[in-house]
Amino acid sequence: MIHKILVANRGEIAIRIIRACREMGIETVAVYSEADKTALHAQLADEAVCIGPAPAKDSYLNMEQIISATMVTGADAIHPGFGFLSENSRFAELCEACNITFIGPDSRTIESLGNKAHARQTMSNAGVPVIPGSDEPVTELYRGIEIAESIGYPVIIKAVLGGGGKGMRVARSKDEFEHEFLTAQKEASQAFGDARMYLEHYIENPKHIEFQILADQYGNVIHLGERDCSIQRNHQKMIEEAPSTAVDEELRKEMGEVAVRAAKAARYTNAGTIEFLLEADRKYYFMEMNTRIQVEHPVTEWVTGIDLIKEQIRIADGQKLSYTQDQVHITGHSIECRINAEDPYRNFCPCPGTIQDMYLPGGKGIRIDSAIYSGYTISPYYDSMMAKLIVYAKNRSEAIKKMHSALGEVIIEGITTNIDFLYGIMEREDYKKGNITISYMDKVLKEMQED
Ligand code: MV4
Repeated sequence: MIHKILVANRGEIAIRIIRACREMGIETVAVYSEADKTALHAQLADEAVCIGPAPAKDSYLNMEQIISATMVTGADAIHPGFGFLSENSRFAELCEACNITFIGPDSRTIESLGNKAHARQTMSNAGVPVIPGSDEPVTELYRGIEIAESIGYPVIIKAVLGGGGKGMRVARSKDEFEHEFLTAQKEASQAFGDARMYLEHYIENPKHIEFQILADQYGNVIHLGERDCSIQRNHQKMIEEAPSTAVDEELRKEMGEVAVRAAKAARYTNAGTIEFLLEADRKYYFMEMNTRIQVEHPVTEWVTGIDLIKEQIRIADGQKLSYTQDQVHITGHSIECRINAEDPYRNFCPCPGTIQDMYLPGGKGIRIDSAIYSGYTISPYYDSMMAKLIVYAKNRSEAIKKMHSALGEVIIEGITTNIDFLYGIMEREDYKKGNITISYMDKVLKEMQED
């Protein structure tokens, strides 16, 4: 039985996890860096342990310190949140070796899905549609050229240990291939210490659709529908929603079954996300599987009524899923905006600083997950996301109006934020119509430059 959880993260997700634990009667331990002495997550937990200096590599990524803090406080489980150590198979393995319950899939599953070329192979074998591409990792340029020819241009070159866009390049012709391949390889070696690449045909202007799944330790797997995460910039998502305007009941059933099949093929447990690219003609392809809770999980929570963090904890504690597929119903519409300390008019560069004063909206259908307070100083050491504003209404157009109204109420003084930029998106006709693909933000920014 899990009695005490150490939350190996910071910011809003640490608080989100602490809240779920408190409601479940589970004690909490926060960890914090020297830069986070005044951070809210450290104050809200039952106990807090300082784990090292400000740089993440010395604190939130410091496995030994986090394991020690778990032992010293007598916690029996670790929730890794997202980012940091959440998809690190060596950390999950270390937890397993120390008899600490890692709240997520087992280390071997994390490792196997972390190898994106291997994941592609697993899914393909299970009958999950994958994008035409290489069957084996590629390290030699000449092999890359041969395979690219056989796939057909444009091709996308991806790092085997990549994901989320790092070490990824598009080659539109044989002329471009050499340069793009070598550049992608160099980035991959630097970022992951591994120069193995894989190739896929490049899909132009798809939507990014991801399915949330839950899997217990007894082979039960359900899906909770999709999220549309097409609105992003430099692989940083900005606005997410559920359900997607491009997915009807029939497609949801089909893709949901495929997502469940994908999770079963990976022998997956806990909460996970299957990422797909979806084309205008309804063709869809597996891209990768994320083995963590995601930033945008609240939109799924709101349209299903299921608390994903509590389910993660129950699953890790050896309980059966609380829901069968028949008990999952998608109702209404939810949108999330990520509020960042950044300047959209200066290439979205981070703007850390002190919040002099603030006011956050509330009311029916408004949820704010944040770790900020008046007087709080946002550190330059970590991610610039300060808060998530999530709305729920009975349909998409009502949800957009609610988001517009709520963004209009937000006051954050002392630092530059992207709030006005998000507010502007809610007013756009193309956004309201929902005809949005992964290149939408490029289009918006280009139009803004022209004005
Ligand atoms: C692709 C693709 C088009 N074709 N693969 C981006 C991150 C990583 N998960 C894979 N990504 C892509 N893979 C093929 N074969 C386009 C992207 C992509 C993308 C995907 C989802 C959301 C935003 C994106 C932005 C640029 C590229």
